[in-house]
Amino acid sequence: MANLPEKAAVISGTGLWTPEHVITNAELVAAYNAWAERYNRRHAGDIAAGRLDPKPFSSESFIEKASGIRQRYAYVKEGILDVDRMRPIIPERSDGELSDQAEIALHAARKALQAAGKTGADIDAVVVSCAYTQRAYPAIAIEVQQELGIEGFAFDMLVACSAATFALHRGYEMVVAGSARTVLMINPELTSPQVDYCDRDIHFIFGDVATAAIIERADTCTSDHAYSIISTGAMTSFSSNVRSNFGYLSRVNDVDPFGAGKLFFQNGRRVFKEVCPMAEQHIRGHVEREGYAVADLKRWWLHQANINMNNLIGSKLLGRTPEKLEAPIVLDRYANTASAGSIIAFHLYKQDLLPGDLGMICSFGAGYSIGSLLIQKR
Ligand code: CO8
Repeated sequence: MANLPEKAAVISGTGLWTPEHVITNAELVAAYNAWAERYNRRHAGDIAAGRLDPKPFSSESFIEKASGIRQRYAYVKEGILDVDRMRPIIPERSDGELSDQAEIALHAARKALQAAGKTGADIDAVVVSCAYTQRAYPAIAIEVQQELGIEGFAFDMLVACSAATFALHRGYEMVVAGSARTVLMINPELTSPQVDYCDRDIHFIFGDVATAAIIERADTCTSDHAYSIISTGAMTSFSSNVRSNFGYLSRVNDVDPFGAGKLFFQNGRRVFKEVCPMAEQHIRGHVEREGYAVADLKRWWLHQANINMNNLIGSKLLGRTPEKLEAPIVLDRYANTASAGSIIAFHLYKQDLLPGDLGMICSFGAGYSIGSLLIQKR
């Protein structure tokens, strides 16, 4: 990909909104196991006759060892641990009320604006980018734009795990092309509504969060913690190994929109095996294309899907296991937050870098999609 003028655009502020409700592995496993036990009891006859498979039990030790996740945050906890429901209770809001995603997007957006020393009056483009939006239109981004009194334009985009990095790319390109001077990019990752809490292989993976970032021209930046964007990198390769089939065609397909296969599902093993080498190659290619060596980078803000994945990619890149601060992990607290993971890591672990230090934000996952930004502390 051709480079745009070097260091013309910066990330000048980030924001993180963390829901107040925590669900620990112990709580989640207890609820799932109680649900599975009841299912097996109720279907004992069919299970004994071989017509149904029993539901297997989940375990805290498996979850932590296989994924690195210890807990996750939930926008709404009520309902998730209730064996009669196994999904959050999020009442529908009227058209006159703020949508759920705009609400959490605003929490993160206001923090990013403050960090960058900007107000709504400074912003001329808003991009809301995440794994799902709660409606097709009007865009959540336009709702956020209105709430913040922003002039200009706003739009939503969906790129699953790479929604945040791909949106940062768009912000960078807009700033460099001159179609916007300052861009607000937000990732309201409300994952819990699409998690099947009755699936032992899936129930522990995701958490809710919202992240935001400001991308602006270098010459308008007043932030003490700004990062020049040196270049961006992106690749996609179609795979059904991570998939969500929930969609607006269900009505005419004459299928249950909430039926089998309509929630998040994946072949986690295959994703792990296929995505790790792709991510390693992509990252190495991006860094070397810019004339740097992997060892020149001080920090790796990687996608947060699985700790073993990050350790493997980190070791392949560096020839050793990355130090804790070199490739920070936030999975233990936040779980997989779809596109927001690398932005949470960036938000929490960037303050100590010195001017000139290089780092990379990189996402990888569903699509498959990989997005990266090579950045440098100003
Ligand atoms: N408790 C106990 N045992 C379990 C559990 C559990 N909860 N879950 C699975 N097991 C069992 C399995 O059934 C299997 O048993 P057996 O050996 O008898 O078959 C055994 O444990 C080992 O299972 P796996 O081989 O599947 O275990 P892994 O070590 O591979 O770990 C992971 C499973 C954690 C899923 C791992 O494969 C992984 O993380 N892979 C990468 C996944 C990934 O990156 N996915 C991309 C995610 S997509 C994304 O980030 C954004 C998408 C959009 C957001 C969607 C929001 C809803």
